[in-house]
Amino acid sequence: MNQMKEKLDSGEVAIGVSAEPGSEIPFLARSGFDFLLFDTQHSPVEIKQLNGPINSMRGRHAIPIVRVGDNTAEATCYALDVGAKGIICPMINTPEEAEAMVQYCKYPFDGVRSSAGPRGEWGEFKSYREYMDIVNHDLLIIPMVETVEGLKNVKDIASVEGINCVLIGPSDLSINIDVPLDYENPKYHEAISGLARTCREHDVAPGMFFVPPGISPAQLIEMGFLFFTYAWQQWASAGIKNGLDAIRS
Ligand code: 3PY
Ligand code: MG
Repeated sequence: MNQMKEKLDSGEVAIGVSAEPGSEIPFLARSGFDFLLFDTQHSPVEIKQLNGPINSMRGRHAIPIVRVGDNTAEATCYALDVGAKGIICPMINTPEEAEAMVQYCKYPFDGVRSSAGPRGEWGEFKSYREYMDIVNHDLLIIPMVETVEGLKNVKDIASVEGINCVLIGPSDLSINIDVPLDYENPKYHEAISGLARTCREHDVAPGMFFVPPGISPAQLIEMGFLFFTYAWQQWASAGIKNGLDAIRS
């Protein structure tokens, strides 16, 4: 079962957080967030370090999603072996690259994923075939569109069988369309809202890796985005302050 996929399929918004080994993973996974995003592209974390952290999420609400460093069978296979229920791959620019990504993510005969045995959180199964079919169906396969070429091809990427989400890399996209980190630029708004519209027209969930400064979560939702990560630390600080103030007052 993949509760985040069910949410996205019914058009509800899923909100997650970035997490890394050493952060409060079991706490965050039962705090109401829909997913925890583990990055292995722009962080000093190797996929094999995610085994313990992802195991500690078992039985909790949030699902683990892993960003691999590149579009290879090896990286994808191990991220799935440790229990990822969603795979993010950076810099997917063409439908052919998206097709390769789907192949790496899915067991035969929908793809070429190698078997490491079922993991409990996908449920109980009558047969190995049933397990593979459910994982193939329920996995979130999330190519990142963050270049001009990717933007141009977004309709074809979203049309690839098996792709159920498309994720914008907010900073790379801004750089590549020549408005670097200028998230309030009308050109940027046009690019991201156009992508969201195209994805929704193709029943694919559009997402933002993070909520860019100067754009509110409400604006993203208004544009049609269905998932993004949000920084939780300021909420935690406010909660701790409230608790301490109540004791000290
Ligand atoms: C981007 O902003 O380009 C990302 O990929 C987020 O890390
Ligand atoms: Mg990027």
